[in-house]
Amino acid sequence: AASFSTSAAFRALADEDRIYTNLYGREDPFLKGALKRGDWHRTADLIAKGPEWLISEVKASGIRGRGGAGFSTGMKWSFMPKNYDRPHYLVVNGDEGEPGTSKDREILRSEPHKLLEGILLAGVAVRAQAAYVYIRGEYRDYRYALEKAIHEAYEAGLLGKNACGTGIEFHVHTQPGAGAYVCGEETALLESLEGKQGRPRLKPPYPANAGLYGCPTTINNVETISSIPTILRRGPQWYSSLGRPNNAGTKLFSIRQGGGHVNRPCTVEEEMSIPLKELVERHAGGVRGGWDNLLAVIPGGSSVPLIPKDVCETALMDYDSLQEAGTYFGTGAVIVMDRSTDVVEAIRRLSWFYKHESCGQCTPCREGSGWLWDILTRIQTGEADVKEIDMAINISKIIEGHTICALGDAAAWPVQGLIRHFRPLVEERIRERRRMRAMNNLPEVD
Ligand code: L3W
Ligand code: SF4
Repeated sequence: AASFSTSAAFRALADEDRIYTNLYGREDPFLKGALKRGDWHRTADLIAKGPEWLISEVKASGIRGRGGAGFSTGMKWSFMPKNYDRPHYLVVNGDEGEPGTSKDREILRSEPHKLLEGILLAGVAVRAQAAYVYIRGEYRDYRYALEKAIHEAYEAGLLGKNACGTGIEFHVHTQPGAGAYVCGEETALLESLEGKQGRPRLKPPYPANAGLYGCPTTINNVETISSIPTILRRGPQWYSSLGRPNNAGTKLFSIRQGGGHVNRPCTVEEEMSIPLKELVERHAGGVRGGWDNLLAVIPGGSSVPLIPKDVCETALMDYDSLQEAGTYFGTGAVIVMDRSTDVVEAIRRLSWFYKHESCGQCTPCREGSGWLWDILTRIQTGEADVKEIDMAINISKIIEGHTICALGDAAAWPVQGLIRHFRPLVEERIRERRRMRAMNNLPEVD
């Protein structure tokens, strides 16, 4: 695979390498259109090759979980027990609550049969008898689209008692969420599916050993599962030839707000490792006011540290490059902030989100996320002292890595990114707002 170090070396994803040919819903999303696009083509032949073959092909493709953590999908499947002493389940995570992220919904509404075929193949690979698709509550219309596709698949004998004529009985159910961001965390999602309050469980045990109703469960993101049929049909070598080693394949990138600071917000499929600048300029019409008007980008949904313009110049959109840049690939959702952005206010609002969504069971997350929000608010109202910047860093370090789920890290990282890259601006903001407060005769605060 190519190693791209500059935009010039990067070629755009060729149409014949696109998995999601109906991403924009220009064609019929349902069965007639899906069959024309090649979905459900000889699925029975793939199933006949058996779970071990399915798992080894997916492992060889190099696909990593598209929900945010980037864990090897084939490896995850291989953790499932090989015997049948308890029911096995497949759970598909369509909770898509990560701010800036809007990719799974495009699949649900425009390519629902890719997801369903992927579910059947993944279900056979992990020896599951049923799958649950958990979809965020606000995605009602997208859930209806999937439910219509499920109905069609049952009618056509693709799912159900004799799925695709293989003699395998396989069922698919949907479950709407009810608005909690933390239910996108896999074990909170399981709790919610079981009808309980959505609170993350301690891991281990991992869901592969004790998941839904205590039974072996594989949980994958909508995009991960929907990519599986094409990978199996075209072969792992095709998939791994796209992107870079360890960062294989194609990816749906959402290039959206931060206030709409690109000219054409969109969700697009591109090759992994596309330079960030190329992605924004080629597909989103560039930064509002031109590239030089860029302030910073949060490259992986809101839960990762931002990177300033100079880092954006060379960053590639993949796991390794963004980690080298001091951030994470996350969901591949790019939040572009131009120079009109009050970056302190932007991160303050994000910190409110994490404080609000914390489930409250770990002290560092419950208390720390509130303190971070409090400090950022004090900065904006002229009540903070410059020494509170170090206090915020210390609090973020106490949260990071010390909580049950990744929501704690997600509360800590955006604040760390702000201070790492914009410390002089934050210091100046504190001084300026204190002066304003004094001018308005508001009381001094210690
Ligand atoms: C068995 C082991 N299984 C790991 C499994 C584990 C899970 C997967 C990844 O966080 C990230 C987070 C957010 N035996 C295993 C094992 N597994 N070791 O592998 O696990 P993990 O713990 O690395 O991550 P996670 O808890 O799944 C998810 C980031 O995503 N994020 C947010 C995403 C939001 C959305 C959305 O709205 N759609 O996806 C954005 O960056 O920060 O790092 O399945 O069980 N030894
Ligand atoms: Fe709940 Fe936060 Fe702990 Fe996650 S880190 S389990 S959201 S308190």
